[in-house]
Amino acid sequence: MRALARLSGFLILGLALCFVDTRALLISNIEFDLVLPRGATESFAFQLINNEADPLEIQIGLADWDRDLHGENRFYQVGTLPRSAAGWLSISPLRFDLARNEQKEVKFSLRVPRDIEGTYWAAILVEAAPKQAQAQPGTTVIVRRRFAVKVFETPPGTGRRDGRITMLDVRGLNPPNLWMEFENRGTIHIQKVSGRVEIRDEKGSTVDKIEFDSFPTLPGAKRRLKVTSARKKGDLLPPGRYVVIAMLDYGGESLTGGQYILRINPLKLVPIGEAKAPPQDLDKDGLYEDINADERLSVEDAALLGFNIDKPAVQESARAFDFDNDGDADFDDVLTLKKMAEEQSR
Ligand SMILES: [Ca+2]
Ligand SMILES: [Ca+2]
Ligand SMILES: [Ca+2]
Repeated sequence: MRALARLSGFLILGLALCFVDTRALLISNIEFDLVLPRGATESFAFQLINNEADPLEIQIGLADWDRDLHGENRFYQVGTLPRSAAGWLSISPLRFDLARNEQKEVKFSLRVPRDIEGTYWAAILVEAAPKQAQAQPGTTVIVRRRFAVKVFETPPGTGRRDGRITMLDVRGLNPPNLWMEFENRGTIHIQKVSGRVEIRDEKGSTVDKIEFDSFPTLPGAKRRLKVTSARKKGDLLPPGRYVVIAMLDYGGESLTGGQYILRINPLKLVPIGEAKAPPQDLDKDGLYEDINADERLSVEDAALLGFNIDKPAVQESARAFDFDNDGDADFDDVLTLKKMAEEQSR
């Protein structure tokens, strides 16, 4: 009986997923990376297809946009950003209905001024709401969804490509992870910043290569990303001195690099608080969860760590107690250890 219930639950979930998947407003092109000469005017178009069950009301607008430090889009009123291209765009139509399975074209033209250098950009906003058949009595909640079609314009032969790594900071060690920050110091949108991070030992041998996905960066913008080694938890770098080297290719004449000197000291574990023996690593993963050394993990270990979190016995061996792997031993690690103990006792 139980197996049957589980199976039907799975089937319902499967159907629900399919249903969501097939209902969509499709946009033929969500990015225009244009290279029109200065002074040019040209027209472009994209298609909207209503693949949803109900008719939609479509409104087209314009906005400025950029990305925050972590790469998320942010939208602003037209003319907010110094490199806004919104004022050069004219769009038609601005408002229309889209019946089920209907396709319509949105045209826009871009008029490029004669005196610009580098990339200017804007977003064409497509807002979709269910078409209201007639006014309903009482309050009606309309779910309005917004999509952005990004438009970039870079006149050929103009602008500067320049980029720097502005921060490289190793945090946790198990597995190694670090924060890296890249700044686009040029005037051209960099669509793809790619590269890798290497950890080298004192002899210069590479002991770890960390890969990460490439990312775009707008002129003048910074992008921060967390990069984590593929090493398994517990596969520790032995104590010693290392250099962490980051190299990024932003399409310039040379790469930009950054480095961080990493020193891993041997652990000198001593009893914590009233414990009779130094903390123990019960599962040999490099983290010492048995704080009170009674050969088992329990919430008392988290409590004892919490009472002693600022003491030298903990802070001088912080990496042994960095349960959340962010490069320190603090109250978040106490909470992480408490959760580990609770999960294990279930
Ligand atoms: Ca452990
Ligand atoms: Ca214990
Ligand atoms: Ca921590």
